[in-house]
Amino acid sequence: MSSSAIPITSYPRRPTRAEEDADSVDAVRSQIGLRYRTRRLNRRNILYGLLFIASIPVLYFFLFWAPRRDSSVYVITPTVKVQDYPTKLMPQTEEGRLVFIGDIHGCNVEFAQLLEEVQFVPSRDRLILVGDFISKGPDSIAVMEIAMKNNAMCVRGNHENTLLRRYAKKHGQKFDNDLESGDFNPEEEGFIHILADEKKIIKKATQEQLKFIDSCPMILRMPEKIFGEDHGEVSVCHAGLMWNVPTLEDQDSAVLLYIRTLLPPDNSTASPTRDGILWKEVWNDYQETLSPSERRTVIYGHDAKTGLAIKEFSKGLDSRCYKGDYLTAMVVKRNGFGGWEHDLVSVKCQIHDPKLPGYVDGKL
Ligand SMILES: [Mn+2]
Repeated sequence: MSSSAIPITSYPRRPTRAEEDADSVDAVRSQIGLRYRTRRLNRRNILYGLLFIASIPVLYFFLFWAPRRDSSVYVITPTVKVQDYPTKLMPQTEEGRLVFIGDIHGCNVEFAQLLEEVQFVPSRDRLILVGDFISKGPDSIAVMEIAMKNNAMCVRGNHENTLLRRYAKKHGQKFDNDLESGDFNPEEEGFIHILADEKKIIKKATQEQLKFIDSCPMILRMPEKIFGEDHGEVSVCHAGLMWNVPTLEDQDSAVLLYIRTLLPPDNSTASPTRDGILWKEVWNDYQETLSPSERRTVIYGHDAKTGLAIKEFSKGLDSRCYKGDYLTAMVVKRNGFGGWEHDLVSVKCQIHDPKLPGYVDGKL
């Protein structure tokens, strides 16, 4: 009974609000299907729009920021073995002077003091750094700032070369002066620079400072015989020259940057250690055997252990500033009689080597 009563009492149920909505949506969908699809497309367009907006910073990165970052990488140029010092930059009167300074090693305060001591005037005098002006000491960046402000020229020291090699490696660039070609390879033989800080200097150096380091040739050849006719042509290089290699172009890069002593018994090869006779001893003896026109005089640095070493045909300017001795300038000027005169000017240094008692300052 009750089952038959259901159809009688069950009137068509009023659709729920949700069913009504669904119906109307269906109705709309069927009636204006095209419009509905258009709306869906619009939504997708909005999504694309949002994606586009989101991609702007990404596009900006690849188009502008990344390339700009890339162009901030200095590109190292080929190493210059021998550069002729320009004749027009030689002092023309007794006023102008050539000021050679060796192995500053980041000792910026002493460097500034020394320039003051010699009363250096950039418009009148010429500053020539004999390599290793960076590394080890308190502020190599400041040293470069002073050097560049005074239009310094330079020759490359082992620390400048190490910096350039590290920089090239870091940025995937070629480096043509890695010293692997010669028989004498001191960088492999235990001349490890525990206190060197080329890595930190690379991080701090500006493009102009990197360019300055990169501009240093291995040898600077002076256009005039500034130590007199009988002393021959004058070359500036960081460590020294091999007496038995007649042309500057044939001098080995590793020798130019690292030489200190020669291997017995014939002293014809550079020693990878400090054993053997000092290269300058053999060099000076050999120059005596040559005619004055064949002779050569070298201005160099690098050998702090020997210290200031002024000989007839070799002028060693490394006077151990980093270790607290002196920073020395060789000042060369015309004497008014067609010749030249030379002065040594030094300033006292503080002890910058943390291994030594009396060490004064922190690192860069
Ligand atoms: Mn050196």
